[in-house]
Amino acid sequence: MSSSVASLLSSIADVGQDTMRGGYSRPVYSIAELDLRSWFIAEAEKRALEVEIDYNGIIWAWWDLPSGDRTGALVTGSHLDSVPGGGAFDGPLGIASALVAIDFLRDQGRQPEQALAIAVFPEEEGSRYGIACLGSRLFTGAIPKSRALSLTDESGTSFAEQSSAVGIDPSRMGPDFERLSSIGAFIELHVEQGRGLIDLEQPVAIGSSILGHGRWRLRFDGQGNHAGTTLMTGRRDPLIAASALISSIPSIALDHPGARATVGRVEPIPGGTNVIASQVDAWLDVRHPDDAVTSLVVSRITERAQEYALEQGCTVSVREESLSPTVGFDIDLRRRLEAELPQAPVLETGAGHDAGILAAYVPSAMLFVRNPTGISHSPEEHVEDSDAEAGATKLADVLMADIR
Ligand code: HGY
Ligand code: MN
Ligand code: MN
Repeated sequence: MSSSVASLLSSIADVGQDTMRGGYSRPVYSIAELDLRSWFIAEAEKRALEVEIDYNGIIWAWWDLPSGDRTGALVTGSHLDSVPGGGAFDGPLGIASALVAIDFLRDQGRQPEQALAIAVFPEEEGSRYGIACLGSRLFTGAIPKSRALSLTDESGTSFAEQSSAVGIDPSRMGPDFERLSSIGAFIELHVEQGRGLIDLEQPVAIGSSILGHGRWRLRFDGQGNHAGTTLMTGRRDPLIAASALISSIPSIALDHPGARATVGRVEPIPGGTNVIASQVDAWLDVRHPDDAVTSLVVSRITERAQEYALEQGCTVSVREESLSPTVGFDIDLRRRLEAELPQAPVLETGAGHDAGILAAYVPSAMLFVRNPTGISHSPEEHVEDSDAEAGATKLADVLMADIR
């Protein structure tokens, strides 16, 4: 069976298109993401891979040894869920490339020395339940099961309820140390979410580290009221405090070179055109190579939020929703990848990935594929067909190399 990454991705190009935002909206366990999960299972079964869905909802597609021994397995994979209005490649590129890499190896009549698996992790983006890499965090025990299960989406549906609605028993969820300990190495191929490869004129890079990153919810409380009957003096409008804070973020971040601080999501309550909001939630994403600087930037932003809230007669609370330290990938594994792919530059990434969670438990690495726009989490994210094929062949080479 021979396919191409481009043809596999075009077979899912209609799934989860977001006509309002552009791009794709494929929240975990939505109809769109469930369609993608079924697509993956069908493609894996076409390749006679042994498919299982574990009790955390992670899909595993195995190319087993004749002996059936899975000790020291080499696992590749990524995610199928997306951010709202996301691109076509963030997640699915890694999954499609893994399927094609297996096609390449079989076309060449090659048999891996150890079991190979493709893993699909749920809720990598954290777009529905608020915590990035929820599936891999559950799998490794990086998040307490009770916290994960109680997370709710905008409709108030908990992760536990939604998981059982798709046939995953929440009572069985939690760390899977037996499976984790059987993994020899994890390698995630992902679209580059930046310009590194464009400027270095290479199709594929090796990952060195993931920037520490976290998410905080800022909740501003004020006095809701009628837009027409309430004079401007004496208002306690939380949207004014929130917007002042948001406008101040760039200068706070710029005071700390290398810091990135973003508010991409603001939700006023009740959200009426002729209504002064009573409450405003704003979600803050802060990242920096040095975790101490990340927390310094967050405390500066918190202080400023309190000042603006006070000015407006409002209050503000800040709640940490997730925090991941800066992760350096396994240096021995990375060296072996560098030996296998001597042309490939080594790049850090500012984007979080399941590989960043697994890295604390198993030797992990990443491959990045050139994105000629350098833009991600946007419909403008792109990968040329030839670079996508280059990524899959290099993944195939890496999967066959003696890299454990
Ligand atoms: O937010 C991130 O960095 C990743 O895309 N989940
Ligand atoms: Mn991703
Ligand atoms: Mn992403």
